[in-house]
Amino acid sequence: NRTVYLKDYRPTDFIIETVDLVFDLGETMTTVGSQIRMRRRPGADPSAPLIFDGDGLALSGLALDGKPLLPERYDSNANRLTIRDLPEDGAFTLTIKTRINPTANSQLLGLYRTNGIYSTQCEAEGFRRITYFYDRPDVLAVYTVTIIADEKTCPLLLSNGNLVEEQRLDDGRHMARWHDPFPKPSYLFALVAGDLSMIEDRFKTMSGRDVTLRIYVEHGKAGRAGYAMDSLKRAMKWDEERFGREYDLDIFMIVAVSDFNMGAMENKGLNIFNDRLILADPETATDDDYARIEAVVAHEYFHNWTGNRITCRDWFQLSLKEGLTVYREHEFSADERSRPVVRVEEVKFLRAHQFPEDGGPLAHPVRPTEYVEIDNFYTTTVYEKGSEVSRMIATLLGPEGFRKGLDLFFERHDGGAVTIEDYLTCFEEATGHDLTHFALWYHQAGTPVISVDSAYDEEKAELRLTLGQKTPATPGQRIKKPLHIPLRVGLIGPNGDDMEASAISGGAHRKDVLELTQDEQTFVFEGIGARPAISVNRDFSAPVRVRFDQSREDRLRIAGAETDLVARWDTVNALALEALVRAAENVKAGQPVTVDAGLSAVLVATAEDETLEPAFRALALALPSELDIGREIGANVDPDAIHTARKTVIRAIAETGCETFVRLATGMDTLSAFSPDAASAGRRALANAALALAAAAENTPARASRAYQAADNMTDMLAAMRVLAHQFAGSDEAEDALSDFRRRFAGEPLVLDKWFSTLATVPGGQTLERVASLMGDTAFDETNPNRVRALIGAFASSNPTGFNRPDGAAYDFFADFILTSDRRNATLTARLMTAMRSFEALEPQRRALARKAIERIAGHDDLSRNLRDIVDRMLK
Ligand code: DPP
Ligand code: ZN
Repeated sequence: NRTVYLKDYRPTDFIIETVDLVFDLGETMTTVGSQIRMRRRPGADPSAPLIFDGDGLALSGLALDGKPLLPERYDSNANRLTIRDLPEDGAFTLTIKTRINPTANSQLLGLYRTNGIYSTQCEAEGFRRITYFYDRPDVLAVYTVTIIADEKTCPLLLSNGNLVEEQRLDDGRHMARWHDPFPKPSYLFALVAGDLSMIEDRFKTMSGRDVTLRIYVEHGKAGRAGYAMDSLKRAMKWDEERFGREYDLDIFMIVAVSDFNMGAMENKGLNIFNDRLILADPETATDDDYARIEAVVAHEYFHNWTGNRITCRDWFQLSLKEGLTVYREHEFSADERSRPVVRVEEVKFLRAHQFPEDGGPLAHPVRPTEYVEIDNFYTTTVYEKGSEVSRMIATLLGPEGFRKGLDLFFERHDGGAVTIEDYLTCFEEATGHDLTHFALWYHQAGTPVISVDSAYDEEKAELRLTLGQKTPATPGQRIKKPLHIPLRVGLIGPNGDDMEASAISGGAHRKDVLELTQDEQTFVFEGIGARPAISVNRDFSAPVRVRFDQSREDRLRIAGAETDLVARWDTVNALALEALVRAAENVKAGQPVTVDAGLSAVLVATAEDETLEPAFRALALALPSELDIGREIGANVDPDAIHTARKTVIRAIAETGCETFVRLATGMDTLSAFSPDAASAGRRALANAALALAAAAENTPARASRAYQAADNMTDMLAAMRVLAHQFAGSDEAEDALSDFRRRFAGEPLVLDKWFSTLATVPGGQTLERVASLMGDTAFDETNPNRVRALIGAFASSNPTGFNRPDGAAYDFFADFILTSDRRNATLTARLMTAMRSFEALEPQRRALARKAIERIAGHDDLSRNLRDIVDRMLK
């Protein structure tokens, strides 16, 4: 197995100037001609051969400056092309011909054809499955692409850049030629051909240029592309206003395809999307779907500057584009929607996905130093923790400082392939801040734990806050250093107002942001006239865990009065989480579960508080999930005890607040016509959170059943169906709703994914049999990544009691699926496998069974490199 190391980076011996590609598309035989103008890099060894990457290729022609190359001058195999004795002056044109089979390409990497559509996915290393090339991000070239195909089945021929020529050929074929004037790396190459329908719009950029916007979707789906188009226009405008970034081509295209490994891909001028992140209408998409579509359309568009105009020197720098682009996406969502609600959702996501990654066998730094398979590094650490790191830079430098640094980055590195160091240097030079210590966030893995201790001296009117930090060991990084952590802290006075210190000493700080740089530091706040309740990590200013043994009285003050809504939610959530963990311990010990009245009171009061927006109240009411509770417990986890405990606690809270929840649950009847805006979505979220609780209190499926029948949009319909399926599994009402849903959306694969997921996440051991039989449903298709994620992925990652059946049968089922799926689609399978990464946290019996299943997978010697890398690291 090859390991790639950051320290081995060196530039190529040759520079590619232009690439001319000719695709003659055939379903099982496509020929690719590649004409590459190259020259030797100044200073490179004149005797060095040219070594191109390939992956499963067959070479069918090779010429140098127009003359066929003699066999003694080159070697080729499926994965490499080596050419020796290159012209002395170092300048030459290479012509390479390969033949590929797009229909047989089940990996969905490179050029593939499904549902009659040819499309490509080249990031990270898919281009080498099309032709031999320097398939690495630091080789930027200008591409011209000619596509030839049957006109009837492929009326549409798309590639990056601008359309420069179209022509009808003999025997029913036609050609289109595209030219992209912006030099780009091969991972941003894209081609689409087929028969699709389209919606079109226009955007006038800030300098007055007209841009044509097109979104291509399957026939019959054009009516569902409007929200994506609207999101795109808002994103283009926002990037001009917020960051001064303007679009640079005359046309911007998005194509939605139904078979896609990732969410979406930012190919220059021709984004390719998983159709679930484009298609939406009220009958088929939930509010969450709308929010995801808006965010991802914006994300891929923002890549045009952070990723495409400025790209990565090598794949170790992946977070340079992904972390920064996620941060830009998050800021966009915050501006378009409710900032605190969006922030709370980010925190929930980080804790649910990135913290466990960072605390488990797959932990790695935001900028790794080695990898076996780069596809396995498109992780929440590179993306979301990477985003948090950029957010912390903005917190430390302030919004103006951040903007200045980013402006310098755009100006200095436009057209370049650069590193994280280049990025940080721009902020240092633009603002005079020293980020040497801060940079450790990129290199050190693990989630820091912050300990907080406070002492208040009434006589001196002084508060002493002692902050400690400790990062647990991670694979390959035993010893950790203290990080530079910006912690936003609020002092809340007895009347609920913020208290201002007359002076703060003990370390650097920027307004209310304390800069923690050592293992332990004591900050002293002067002029504090009364003992405050201390709110730590307001706005989640740093991606850390906080351990603070605070009085209950202080926590209730924060839960009821904190003006920073992120910290307020966090405190409400922490109170609930604590109660749930305690309840799980009680269940495990065979003791009764009690719920203290204080918690129920806080939740009911929050639900009723009309000064808070509905979306926020809904977040507070969505009590921590079974997975959240398991993660908090962390070791010796018993999913069945957690399930019982959670059910009991929810029931008790629901009964206490029954009247409130019933009132809020029925409030939605008065809503007028559906609108996907954030405020309307928030009202639906509150009503549906209340519905789940009201149903728990009443302990009958009647209310949810009525809600299901009355629903006139997918958000409400799915919410009601989930209450029925999960809280009243096996009831006639649940089965009726589930079969109605299956029937009603028989022709809508994306909607049926919601049905598969709902069924896959029904708690309890019997779900395994249901999942196994659903694999035989005519709507299930194991070659489609969305279907696989909806059924198998949801079962393995979001059904703790079902997947962790005490007899280990679900682990075996999963292992069998993984082994079959790996041969078909390695990227997807390796990602699916990470569902088991926290198996060491289970109680001993399940842990042993889980390990056995993973070991059985690892025992096969023909695993893909992707899966091998994941299971080996999990078992280390
Ligand atoms: N398409 C993926 C993303 O945008 C990888 N670049 O994050
Ligand atoms: Zn991205």
